[in-house]
Amino acid sequence: MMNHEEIGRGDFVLLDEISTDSFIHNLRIRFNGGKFYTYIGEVCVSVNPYRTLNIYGPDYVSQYKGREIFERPPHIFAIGDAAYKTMKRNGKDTCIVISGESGSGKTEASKIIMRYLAAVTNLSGQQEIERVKNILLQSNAILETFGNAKTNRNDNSSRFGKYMDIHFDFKGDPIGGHINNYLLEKSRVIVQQAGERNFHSFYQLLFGAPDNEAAKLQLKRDPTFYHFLRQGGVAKVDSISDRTDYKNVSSAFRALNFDPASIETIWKIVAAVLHLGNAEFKSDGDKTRLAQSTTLSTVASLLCVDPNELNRALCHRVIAANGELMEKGHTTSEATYGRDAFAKALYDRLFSWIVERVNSAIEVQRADRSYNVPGTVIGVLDIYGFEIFDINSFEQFCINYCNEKLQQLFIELVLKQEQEEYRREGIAWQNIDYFNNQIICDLVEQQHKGILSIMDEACLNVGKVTDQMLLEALDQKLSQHKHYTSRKLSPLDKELRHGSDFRIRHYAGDVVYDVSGFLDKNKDTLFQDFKRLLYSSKDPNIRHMWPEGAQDIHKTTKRPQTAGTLFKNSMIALVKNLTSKEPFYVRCIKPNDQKSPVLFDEERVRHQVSYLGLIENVRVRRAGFAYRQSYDRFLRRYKMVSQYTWPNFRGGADRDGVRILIQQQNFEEDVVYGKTKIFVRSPQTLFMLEQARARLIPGIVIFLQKLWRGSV
Ligand code: AD9
Ligand code: MG
Repeated sequence: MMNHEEIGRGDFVLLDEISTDSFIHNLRIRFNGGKFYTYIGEVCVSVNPYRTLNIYGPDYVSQYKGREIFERPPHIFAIGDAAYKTMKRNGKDTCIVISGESGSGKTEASKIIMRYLAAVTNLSGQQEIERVKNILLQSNAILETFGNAKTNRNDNSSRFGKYMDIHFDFKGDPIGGHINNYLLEKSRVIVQQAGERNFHSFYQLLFGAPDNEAAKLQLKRDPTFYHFLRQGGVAKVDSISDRTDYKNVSSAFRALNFDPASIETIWKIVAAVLHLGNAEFKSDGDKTRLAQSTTLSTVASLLCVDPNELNRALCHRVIAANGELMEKGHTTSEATYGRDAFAKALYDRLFSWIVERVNSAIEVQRADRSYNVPGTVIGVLDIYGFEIFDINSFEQFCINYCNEKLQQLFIELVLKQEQEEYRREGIAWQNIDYFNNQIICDLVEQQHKGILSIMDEACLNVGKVTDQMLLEALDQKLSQHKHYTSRKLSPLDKELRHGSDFRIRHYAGDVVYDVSGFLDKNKDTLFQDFKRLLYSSKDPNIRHMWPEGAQDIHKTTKRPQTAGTLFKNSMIALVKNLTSKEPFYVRCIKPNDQKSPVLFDEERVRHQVSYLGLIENVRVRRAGFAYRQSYDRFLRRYKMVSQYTWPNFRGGADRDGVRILIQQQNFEEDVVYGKTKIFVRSPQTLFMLEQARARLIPGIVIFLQKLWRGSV
């Protein structure tokens, strides 16, 4: 039972009055009292404590293991347990969707859940399963090193989206996993806003690599020496020890069986990107050439390519026209552009390759499958949170669109379907209004009319359309849209400062995007010359990363899909996947922008509570029902608790049987009978039914055994 001693209400459904004020009040009392988790039914609201808590150890694990959600004080462990129990009980895949804005605690929550699942499984201590659990946990260190960075919102901000499936065998032990990664913010490799850093990997290498290693990679320990690390003006972060993290990632590499050659390739590419950033070009007559020859030889040796070929790829491009090959020299700005695209592509491919390697280390080992039944899965989704910076570009546009999609999923499953079901089942119901963000999803993704389509259309006219022309097309086509504002049409709007801005009214707030670079990032082209160059590398790993470099130069290639369309398709596939599983939600809230463990910034919290739709969630939940089940399944599960329904109900339809059973147990007050299902209000009722069932089952088993033996 819920412990009423605790501070505030552990479930918002139990509030005396439901309003934003009382919601915030409850959250504040709990935050001040050191309680960071609160439920809305089975949804867990989590406030970032910004300090280390002593509530994730084995003593806590044992309190939550195998319990029902409402039995213990709110904790994220209970959500992990519910997802696990539901998967085991029903033999059905489940997933845990973690959402909230940047810095609200999603990545930490996903790791806590993974550790919990590791702690409650493999009680027999099988070595192989212990190994699998260990590598699943260690994979986080690798992905964070290469995919996370310090931003102005979060010191350890995820710059990629991650969805991880954990596979379980029929006994419920983890036997492997698989990671899907979504769009890495690769522009960070070449440019960072003031106060931000590049990906952690660069600093870990500079500060953590042993001397001989650093010498081999020809690295100076000083980050300000490197153009790609200089722009944010920060190299060290108080909350991060790059040296220790280098050690951790090295041991994670070993745990995941990365061979020494692969680890060498990884750091060589990271170092090559740094050196490449320092390459400058100057014009020499009508030719462009590299200003420093040492950079060229260093990068060439790190990438195991011929320095002349590298030079050629940096300063020229080969074009096939009318069956003939022509070499065309770059201008210095084209060369710099090419260098940056090269650096971004190198790192991005490296990241995908690392994910691929992590996947091959954690995937279910088929040879070990001693059973025929395919296992079940718990999916854990941890994406980049909604973010607003001083300057927001294509990356923020994609990240925020991704958050819109997840909000839509939540609305669809928690708010909309729930209410529709009541209507379908003919249950008296006061409709609850909520803001449906489908309209913003459409603004972005709709065929022909959405921003992504307008952008793709502009990308078709290679070289002719500028970002400015894209903006004009957007302004023209979307000017009537309620969630789009153009500067041209609202010249007095102070927030829209530049001639290159447009604004989207997102579910979580207004974001002004600067259109500069949108087309380029959407097209995402890398000159073929670089692909061929990398395919010619003597390092087999690098060669493997760039298979398209093998393509015949004369062949015209099909236009590749744009970055925006690829991202949209991956989001649609993600939503489809999540919809196929039974979802559990963790809604993360950031208490303040100062990363303070004591500050509860009411305005900031209020805003998040509002856009996350939490009040509507409480309303739907409170008026609603914790549990529903079709009459036949309900009867099958609980028929043993009443002599009228055991062993079979013969007095009419299943619905009548259920009614008799419920009346006899005195639960009539707590249920409503729908057309095809029974709806139960409080989880306690269900809990008592389960208990009654559990008490009776041993007797039934003995009875059945006797029956089989023929002694009754
Ligand atoms: V982003 O969208 O990736 O930018 P997240 O993932 O939502 O963001 P993250 O989990 O990285 O945020 O949390 C930010 C920081 O808050 C962490 O680095 C911790 O310092 C702090 N945090 C978050 N959750 C906890 C927790 N349960 N216990 C202690 C926490 N500290
Ligand atoms: Mg994160």
